[in-house]
Amino acid sequence: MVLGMAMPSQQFRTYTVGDATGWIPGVDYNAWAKGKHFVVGDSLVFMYPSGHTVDEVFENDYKNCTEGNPITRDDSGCTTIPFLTVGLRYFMCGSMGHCAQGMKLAVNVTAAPTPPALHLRRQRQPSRPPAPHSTTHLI
Ligand SMILES: [Cu+2]
Repeated sequence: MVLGMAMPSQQFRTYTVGDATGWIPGVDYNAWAKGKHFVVGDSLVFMYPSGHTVDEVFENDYKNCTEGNPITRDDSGCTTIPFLTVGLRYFMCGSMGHCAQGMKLAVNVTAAPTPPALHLRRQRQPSRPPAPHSTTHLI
């Protein structure tokens, strides 16, 4: 029974990009992402051999596969990207030519769904709910 729980725990997911294939040329990562629903609290994990990077890039650089202008870069072989805010995120490999060979991924991060129990409570009690206590994390 979950009824009556004050704060049902949110199940966050960690997605390994490309699953067992990892982050390598020749894969359609946007096909991999299709149908997945990324929310704040989820994480992406990129696994890759040496010679590749995970660059978070601006939209235009993503679209044009422009190398050398990353917002962040990692080449450790295992890069975790936690989703802390909603919005579109763009990733590509910074090694020459690899973006054009498929090493690019765009994801849309949405807000974590409100637990159903809260909806029910708000419908039954139209009085103003207490202010959320986590507003200080807004960037
Ligand atoms: Cu690469």
